Order: sequence, then C-alpha cells, then structure tokens
Amino acid sequence: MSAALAAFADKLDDAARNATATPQLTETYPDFSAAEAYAVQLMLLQRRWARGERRVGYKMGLTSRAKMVQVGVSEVIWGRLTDAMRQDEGGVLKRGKFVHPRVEPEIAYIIGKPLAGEVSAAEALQAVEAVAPALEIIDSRYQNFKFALPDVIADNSSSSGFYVGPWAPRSTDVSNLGIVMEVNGRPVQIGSSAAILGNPIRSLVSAARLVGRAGESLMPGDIVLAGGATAAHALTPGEHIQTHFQTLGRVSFNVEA
Ligand code: OOG
Ligand code: MG
Repeated sequence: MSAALAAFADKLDDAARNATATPQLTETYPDFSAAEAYAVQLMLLQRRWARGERRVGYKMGLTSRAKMVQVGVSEVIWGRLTDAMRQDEGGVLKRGKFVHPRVEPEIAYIIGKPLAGEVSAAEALQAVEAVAPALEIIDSRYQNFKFALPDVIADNSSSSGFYVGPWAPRSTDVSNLGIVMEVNGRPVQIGSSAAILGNPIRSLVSAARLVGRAGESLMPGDIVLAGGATAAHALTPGEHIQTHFQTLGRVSFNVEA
C-alpha cells in the first residue's frame, strides 16, 4: 500500500512541476481514505523538502461556506506551506507555471509561541505574534479543478502560492473586516473575514487541533493562512489583482502569461 501511496505523491509532484493536470486519484482508487491522503501529502512535501524547500507554516482550507460551495467539499482541511510558495507582494505571477490558478482573500497569522492540540480561541490568540491581510494562490493539480475530499488533501489542499501584506499587532480585531477583491479595478468578490468560521481565530484553533493530531505543532515564525473568505477567482494574464482589507490594508499582484 505504501508503494501505491508513494506513486500518488510522485504523480502529484510531477503534475505540479510540469503544470499539467492529472486525473483524480479516487477515480482509480475509490476507497482512498482521508488518513491515507494526509500520508500522501506528507510524502509530497518530503519530495519538496529534499529539493531544498523549507517549511514555513500551514494553510487551512474550506473554512468558509463560499469555498465549500465552490468546490463541493464541506470539511475543513489543511496543507503545508514552503518558502518557494511565497510570492512578492506587488510583483508578477507567471500564469504558465500553474495548471489553472485561482486567487482568494485570506487572513494570515504569524505564530509567536508553540501551539498544538485542543486550545481555546483565547489561547490561540495568545500564541499569535501578528496578523496580516493575505492572498492565496490555489491550483488544483486535478483535471477541471475537480476533486473529492481525499484527492484535495493529497494534493496539499491545492496550495501553490501566497502573498502576505503588512503585519498588524495581535490585538487588531480581525473578526469582521470588510474585504473587496478587485480585478483591473472592478470588484469581483466582496465579503468579510467573519465568513471564516465566524471568526478567523477559529481557523487557528482548528489548525492547532488538526496539525497536533498529525504529531506536529504550530511553531514560532510559522505562517498560518486561515482559509478563503470568499469564492476564488480564476486568473488570466493581464489581470491586476488588488484586494482591500478593512483596517489591515491592501495586497496586490499582476498576472502575466
Ligand atoms: C481547496 C483548498 C481550499 C481555502 O482557502 O478554502 C482553500 C480548493 O479550493 O482547491 O485553500
Ligand atoms: Mg485558501
């Protein structure tokens, strides 16, 4: 079995590196479990770490209704971030390096004290060093951006890039901030950070629990993306993406072929 799971990790790794879609794993293996899928995700990341990428934190996924509805999966999932996924705020994103990238507005936390297991929202907040507006680039490695729960987990929860805007103090209230995502000056998504589990801090509580269950901890310096607050927007060359976050500021980038 573990050889089969390793082959899945290779398939997903190749799909990401060649920017070519691959069939869903559940098509050939309908009994693929979420636990096996997290094992594949870890093997996939081990391949990236072996190439010199460094772990920089975690991403939470499907923490808002808009996101669950868009992809047809309604369970909170998580993935791992590496330094190679970080993009320069205000810079250029090369569309050609991805299969079918989308962007979504998120809230990012940076961790100040180790956090894992069952924690309260107050305890989670105590472990936060700072908070920032963020954008995530998701890029499912599956054909037509279609997947079942184990597929997306194995694919590192579609994680492929992220932008972080200016850091604000932990004390900043991010429970219900207005968010407007614009493409070439035209609003395409409007929402609130409250769409993230009612308050993005709850996503950090879930991260501590789920990452802890996998035997890992949120560590000082780790970035945690709380999950998309709105549905994601599919990217096309020529687009200027600018997202305004009430209180926190703006995050932007340009898409090129
Ligand atoms: C799955 C990843 C979900 C989020 O923020 O909800 C996610 C996907 O939509 O492809 O990153
Ligand atoms: Mg996301």
